Amino acid sequence: MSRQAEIARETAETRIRLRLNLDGTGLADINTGVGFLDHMLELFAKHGFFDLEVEATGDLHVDAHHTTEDVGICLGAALQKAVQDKIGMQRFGSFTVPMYESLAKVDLDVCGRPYLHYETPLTQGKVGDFDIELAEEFFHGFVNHSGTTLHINVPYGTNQHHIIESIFKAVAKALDVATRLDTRITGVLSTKGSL
Ligand SMILES: [Mn+2]
Repeated sequence: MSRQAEIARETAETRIRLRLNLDGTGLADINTGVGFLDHMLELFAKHGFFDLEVEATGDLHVDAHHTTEDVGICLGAALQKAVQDKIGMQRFGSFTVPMYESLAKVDLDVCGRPYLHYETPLTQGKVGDFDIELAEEFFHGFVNHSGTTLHINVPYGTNQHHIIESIFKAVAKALDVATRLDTRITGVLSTKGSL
């Protein structure tokens, strides 16, 4: 069983092709046109042991909003497709990642119910060309299209680059745990019998 998915999505604002392999080794080939987003997706692949390819062409003459949100949508859609029927899957994952002065705590459930709790000290500003509020937009797109309940909490941190990077690493690590298969699980891990 190969747990991978390819998504092609085209709108008037963006054109995206994304491939995700949940059982990868951390290989990334990312080109979104947004440098900081590429950096986040590369480390997401590396720390989650996912293979990830993203080719995005977006309306960057406006800003990075549509491209960032739509890449989040495509990553979510790819996850939903790649987990298939979720048989044997651990489903929950939690990870805390420190990055120098910043700490990101992530708790997630790949359960089919989209929900995002996003609580960070981030306010407004930019990292490179990336408006920091776009990180939240990315994860909104991701949860809505993957059916993930995702709680992101950053209790403290001051450097914006560190805060966002620690979030992406923690999501990757938690998702790696959640998508692992456990041979003790028969069927899906739910008393309802489906996820
Ligand atoms: Mn960095």
